[in-house]
Amino acid sequence: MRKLWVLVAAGAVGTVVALSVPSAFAEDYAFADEFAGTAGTAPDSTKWTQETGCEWGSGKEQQCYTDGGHNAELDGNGHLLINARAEKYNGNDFTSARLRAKTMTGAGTVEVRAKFSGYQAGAWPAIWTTDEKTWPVNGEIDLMEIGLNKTWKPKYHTHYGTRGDVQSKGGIYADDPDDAGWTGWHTYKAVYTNGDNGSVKFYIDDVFVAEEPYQVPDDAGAQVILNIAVGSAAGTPDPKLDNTMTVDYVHVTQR
Ligand SMILES: [Ca+2]
Repeated sequence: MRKLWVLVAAGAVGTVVALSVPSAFAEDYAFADEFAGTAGTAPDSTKWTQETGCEWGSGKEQQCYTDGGHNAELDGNGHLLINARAEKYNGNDFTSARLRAKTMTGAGTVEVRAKFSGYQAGAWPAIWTTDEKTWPVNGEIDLMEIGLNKTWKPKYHTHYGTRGDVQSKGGIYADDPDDAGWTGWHTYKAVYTNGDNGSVKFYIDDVFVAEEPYQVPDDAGAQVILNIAVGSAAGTPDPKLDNTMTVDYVHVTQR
């Protein structure tokens, strides 16, 4: 409230001020996290479920997901850190974290600002949305996944359809000569509609990339997921794997 009062006062005296504020106030978001908090603490448990366990991707993935800040913590500077690392845990050789938003949202906009520590064989960071209980009927939007097929090129996808007939559309974000290693900050955004004519418009750093079909029920819901998987489609992991996804914010708006 104090900030608002200052803005009003500045306006009253006719002062032109350059405002450094988010593009919308927090209450406009259907779901959001700025990842403010004390260094070393776990992500906000009122917003995120930290999914755990060692059997993911039909057992082909090689990580155990942990909770409680073991592999996902705040850095104290407004960021979430998800770290996948080589570490013996319940019979597996790697640990990591997988955060699923507790809020189910409908069609709208999802924007995530994030960066990555760089390529390591077997690391598969992803920023995506889905409704896991109904997959793929209610769809999946991959705003960014990197490390697939042993390449460090970020990709975007939509998936929908049925388990017997999964539709997959998407592509690879254009090479960035200024950030060949894809280790810098980028915003990944999906603007989407549901329904028979539904589609997803993908943007990186607010630059339009592509529009892909997204044919899901009108009332299909989705939850944001942030994770780093290890192995499987990302290939044989580096035995010294230590890979980090840093997230500045997650902003979700609903139509
Ligand atoms: Ca932040």
